[in-house]
Amino acid sequence: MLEELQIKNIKPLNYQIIEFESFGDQRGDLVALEAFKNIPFAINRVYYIFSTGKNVRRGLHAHLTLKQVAIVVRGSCRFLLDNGFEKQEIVMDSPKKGLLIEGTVWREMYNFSEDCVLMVLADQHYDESDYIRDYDQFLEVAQKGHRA
Ligand code: T46
Repeated sequence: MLEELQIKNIKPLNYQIIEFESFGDQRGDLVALEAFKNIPFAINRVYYIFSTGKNVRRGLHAHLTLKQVAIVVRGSCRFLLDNGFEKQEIVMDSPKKGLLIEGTVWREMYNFSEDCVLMVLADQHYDESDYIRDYDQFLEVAQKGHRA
């Protein structure tokens, strides 16, 4: 698959799972998130999503430049990531894991458990002009410059 992508000069799907060290003892667990240590950028914004219904689909957009790490601090949900060439489904169900998404990647979040709290760290302040909310426009941007 990778070979095939290289032949066509297509960038692989740009995401990474970061495993956080957990400082657990008899009192419980603690995970610390630090810029340029276990989070690979300066954190300029934190937001969290909760009380999301089971059949709800969120996201449905890509970003032009934003870098984010998504952490399900409670419960579980699924991410669909799509770079315009390949798609990947990722189950997020641990507060000890972060999903780093950067580059122009279409994302959708769904299958939220009732108790799901999805926290996201971002490298930039909120800026609607960084969003691509139209899938055809996303395909145009993502596939431009990556053809053989
Ligand atoms: C992403 C996924 C994982 C703000 O005013 N400030 C903010 O920082 C954010 C993130 C949102 N908003 C407003 C904009 C909308 O009126 O909150 C409302 C809901 O935002 P949106 O529909 O973009 O939420 P999601 O869950 O579809 O997407 C969010 C992030 O926007 C996005 O960057 O990657 O979570």
